[in-house]
Amino acid sequence: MRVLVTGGAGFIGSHLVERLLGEGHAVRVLDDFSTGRRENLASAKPGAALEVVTGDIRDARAVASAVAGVEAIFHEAALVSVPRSVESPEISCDINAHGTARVFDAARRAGIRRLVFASSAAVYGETARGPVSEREPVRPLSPYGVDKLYTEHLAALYHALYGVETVPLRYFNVFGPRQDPSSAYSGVISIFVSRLLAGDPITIHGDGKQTRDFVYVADVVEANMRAMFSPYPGPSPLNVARGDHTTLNALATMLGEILGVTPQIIGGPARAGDIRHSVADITAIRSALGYEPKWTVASGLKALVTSLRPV
Ligand code: UD2
Repeated sequence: MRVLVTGGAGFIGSHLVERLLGEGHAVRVLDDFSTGRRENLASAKPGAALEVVTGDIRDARAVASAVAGVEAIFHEAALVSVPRSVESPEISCDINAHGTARVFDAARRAGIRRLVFASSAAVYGETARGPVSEREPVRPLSPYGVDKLYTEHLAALYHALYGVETVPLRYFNVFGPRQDPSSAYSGVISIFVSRLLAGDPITIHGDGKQTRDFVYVADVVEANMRAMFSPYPGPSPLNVARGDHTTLNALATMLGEILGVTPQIIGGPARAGDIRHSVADITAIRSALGYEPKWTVASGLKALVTSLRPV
């Protein structure tokens, strides 16, 4: 198949590109390289099967030409940060809502069959302590969550009105190699691992008892492949997670054990827009796509650490 991966030079996108190329698909990447990096595609040299196009999803022309000639789209490009969206809601809206709308519309115009895209657990907002299913009410606490929710509604509309097979995947907290640790907005695991490897202290915001459902990137790629290549599951969002929770304190302890260090922990203020508890019910994706997470948090952390510090 000829597929487009927006954000294909980013953390999750680049793993998806690798898998697609490995399975013989022809891939075009659209990335503005604001956070995506060419090195992320180093193992996949541009050639007959891989084309890399520099462009912004907010630019309708760039999107239209990236979509030309492909059969299907994985849309991963985003401003990926809850706190960034709290600081700059208009930028999140431009990229995550309007940019995604541009991608959807280019897909409609080009007659794309299926479009699988990244939504987020951030749409739920605060939930009860137990696993959250897709049927729970959604009350996002951040602009990022609102923007992702908008794209889910738009996806359902594009399916109903125009017949595009849209599949929203609600990613929980994805981690793995190539997640960029360099900013205060980076995913917590990438920050903790890079700081602990450098012998630096880590900051835990709040009391560290908040929970997250950390899922290894290879499982997220698997969910995407199933969402694209299975019979159409419909436009309802599907949770992508392990279905298990880890507190931030437990995460710090686990990482210390894997790295053989005692983490120095600095207590920081709880973050605005932060969710207290987040754990997924993955019954829907199990039954719709036969998805089963293969990586535990510990095995994923070990793989991540090995990729950064070969033994
Ligand atoms: C949200 C989404 C996730 C994804 C991500 C994109 C939820 C539940 N998850 O992740 O699906 O879309 O956004 O960015 O909405 N923390 C520290 N110290 C640090 C950094 C973070 O304690 O140095 C805490 C942070 O306060 C939070 C947790 O770690 O409680 C996870 O933070 P994160 O930024 O990795 O991801 P999160 O949950 O905002």
